[in-house]
Amino acid sequence: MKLHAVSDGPPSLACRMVLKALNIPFDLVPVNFNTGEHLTDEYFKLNPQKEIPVLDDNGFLLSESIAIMQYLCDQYAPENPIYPKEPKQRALVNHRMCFNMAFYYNYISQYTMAPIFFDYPRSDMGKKKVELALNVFETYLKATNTKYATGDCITIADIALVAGTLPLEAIGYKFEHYPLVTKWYSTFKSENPGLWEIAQAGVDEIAGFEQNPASLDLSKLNHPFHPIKKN
Ligand SMILES: N[C@@H](CCC(=O)N[C@@H](CS)C(=O)NCC(=O)O)C(=O)O
Repeated sequence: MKLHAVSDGPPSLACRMVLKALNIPFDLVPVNFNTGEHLTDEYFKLNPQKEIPVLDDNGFLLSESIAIMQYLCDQYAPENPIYPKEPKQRALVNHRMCFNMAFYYNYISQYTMAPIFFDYPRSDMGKKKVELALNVFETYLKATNTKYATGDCITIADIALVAGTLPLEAIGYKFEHYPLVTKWYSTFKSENPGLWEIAQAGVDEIAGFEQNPASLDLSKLNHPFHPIKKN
């Protein structure tokens, strides 16, 4: 099995954490985002969306990190509570993963990642959206009143949400005023050091780019729609 992944991409990091949590051996195939490797005709054959990650399970190609994480659990660990089977529990896990991708990480990445890699400035409106995302997640944690996002055990929703949250840490964005999100994030770190190790490498790399965006070589990145940063 191969995972085509970008070393600092939260969706890639989430899939890697799930592979590790399930002890699935795989080959990590690094994709160089900064030189536009994902924009090549070769990569198009793996994923016409030209997005990273892509799982290649012996010729079975799958993109979209949520689908990848769900597939890994269903195929290789169907009894593992990391992706519960009971319909309502599973629905909550699925909900939080969709929430992360469509809302929470969507707003966080627009504010944190896009200005690092592309020419999108950080704006007050972007910050308001991050605060809204955090506020909604805080509300969900208050509603469930659980240690993890959907219960007292870790699930793939926590992994997705931790990957979605980590860019905030990388750019030094404080979110202590959301005590339940803060507690959940530190619980994940302390109780899952083997998974957090993967996430920490992503934090460090994003933090490096935040400090030193000039080190990027975007000149070759002929992106179809993102405004390219002129460093
Ligand atoms: N919904 C996709 C999103 C993946 C994604 O956005 N990946 C980023 C890298 S972190 C990417 O490939 N972006 C392509 C681009 O912006 O051109 C997933 O969950 O896998």
